[in-house]
Amino acid sequence: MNKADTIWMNGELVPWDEAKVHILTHTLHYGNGVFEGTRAYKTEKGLAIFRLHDHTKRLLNSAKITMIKPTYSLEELEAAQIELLRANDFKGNVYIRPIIYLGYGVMGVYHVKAPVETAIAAWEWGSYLGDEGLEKGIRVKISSFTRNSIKSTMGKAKAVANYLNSQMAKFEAIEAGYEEALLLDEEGFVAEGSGECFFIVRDGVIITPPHDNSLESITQATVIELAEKLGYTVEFRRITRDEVYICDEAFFTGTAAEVTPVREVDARTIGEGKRGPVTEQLQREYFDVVYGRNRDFEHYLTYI
Ligand code: PPE
Repeated sequence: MNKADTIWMNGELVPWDEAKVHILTHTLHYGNGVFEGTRAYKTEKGLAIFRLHDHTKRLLNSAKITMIKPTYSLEELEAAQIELLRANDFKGNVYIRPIIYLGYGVMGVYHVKAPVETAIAAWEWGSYLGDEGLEKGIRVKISSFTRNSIKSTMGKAKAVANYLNSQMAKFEAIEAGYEEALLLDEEGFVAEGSGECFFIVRDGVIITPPHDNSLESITQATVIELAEKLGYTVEFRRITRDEVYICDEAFFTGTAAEVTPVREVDARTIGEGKRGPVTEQLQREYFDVVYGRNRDFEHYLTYI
């Protein structure tokens, strides 16, 4: 991976190679930690973090859900991310990974006495599903893994433990020769990708599943806002796998994945088998927003 100079750990900027944890770090054993993924883009006016406030708010909400008591406030965490980007000399677009986790000192499942640690790393990260994927679309497999049950894990939290399921689904998809997994919920309706939300387009209408079984995605919300501004009808409703097979266009959204077209699902060609026109328009609009080229969305950018 692309190393940076420093990582923010509990208020200190630590050299990248020295940002380490003890082997008995509680989160490493029992999986209670929460994190974010936020991107900063090189705009004409310099590096700008996209929706810093919303991501940081979600980080604290995740901590609230999983009973971790944060030791930094929203304002302090936002300032720390800005400080980190200022301290490192990034040449390209950056991915920011704040994590609040339980450190060393207590073992056993009961976690409340474990020390709460906070770290923020940032590095230059390119397209998540490939540059070719962004342009031509990717091949997707519906996973044999069900999206984490809302009766046991807590999917509104961007919690470390939730990603074991994503990891297994992603591995299975790649192993089968696909690029990404699409997970269904326990009732068989589309939930989300291993690290993205999902949309289809049918007869010009944009459809995405409600948030029952997915993260409250910030990219999804941005794309919906853009689509509605462009005059599209956006429906929040359940989608079945057979409806995916016959849709005109499909795409994934996520901070890392941005807006990635889907050209095939389970060997069924989607639309023309390439990035569709609605997807292309939304992708272009999304990049205009994150790169600061759309004045109406400047309030989502924090310039460094
Ligand atoms: N669902 C899941 C399960 C998920 O992990 C993400 C983000 C989303 C939906 C989209 O959320 P948002 O980024 O707010 O639009 N996945 C992150 C993890 C990527 C990784 O591999 O790490 C991300 O996109 O940063």
